[in-house]
Amino acid sequence: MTDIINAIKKCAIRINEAIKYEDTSKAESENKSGDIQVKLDVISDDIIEEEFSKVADIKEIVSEEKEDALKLNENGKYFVAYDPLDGSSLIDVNLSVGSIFGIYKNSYDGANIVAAVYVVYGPRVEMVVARDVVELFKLDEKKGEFIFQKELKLNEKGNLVGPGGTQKEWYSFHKEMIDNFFKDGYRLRYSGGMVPDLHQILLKGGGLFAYPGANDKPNGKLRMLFEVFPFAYVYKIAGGLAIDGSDDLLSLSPKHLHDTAPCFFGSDYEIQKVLEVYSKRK
Ligand code: FDP
Repeated sequence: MTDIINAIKKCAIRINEAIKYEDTSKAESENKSGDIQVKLDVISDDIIEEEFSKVADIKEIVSEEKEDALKLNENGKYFVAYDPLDGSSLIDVNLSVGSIFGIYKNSYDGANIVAAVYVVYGPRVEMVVARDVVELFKLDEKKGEFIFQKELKLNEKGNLVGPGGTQKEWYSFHKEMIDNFFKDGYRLRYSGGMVPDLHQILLKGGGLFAYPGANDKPNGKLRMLFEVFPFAYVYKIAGGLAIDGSDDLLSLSPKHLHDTAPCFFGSDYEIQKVLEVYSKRK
């Protein structure tokens, strides 16, 4: 596991350089989920594949940018799923983006995730590692080293809401639920980048991030292996909850590598509210 985390640190340093100096325009391709790729998606994907290919402990990798998994070492213990550059549609407006990694044993089921790591490329580069606890590291760019900052824990209740999806497509009970959070004094925090949006809620102690099922996308948009399970793991280890509206997200098993799921991440109070609302609508 240490070798995998060290490889992720190397990837993060290289991807951060690429974001600063490489071409930020669109590539002429789409990924498996039909998203238009920017050239940096492809560059970041290549960097990660190259660094992970050197780690003996990794049996298989699967990238959000590629259709199929890639076998690496027959005797490796871990399966790693990753989104090389999440929120890449924000690159051209210079907002924060991130990389997300889920580390699994035996299969890519939610129940088999054993660690999750994400990196935020913002004014600073930060990395969050969730294993037995959730730890925050900051990149010292001069030394090329990640320095431990603190352990992260969610409060019982927060005051931020990040409501994803297209409002006109939301189910009416979902819209009412989000409106009620705002009536209760919650503040809107949504940039359109899953990594910075969930990072903000985590660092500010709590709240709710939701990417629900809706009329246009009954299974939501965010991908289980690369986005939903890693953040569910981070939030649960930090003392929060992560559900699909009724069930623990980590109880789900994808049928296909690129399957999506509706998802809600937050502190205890907000997720209990989601459960209350969604249980009446089933
Ligand atoms: P993006 O399409 O820019 O890659 O992974 C998908 C994602 O970004 C998440 O980072 C983000 O939370 C979500 O999509 C935003 O989707 P909406 O624009 O539909 O809110």
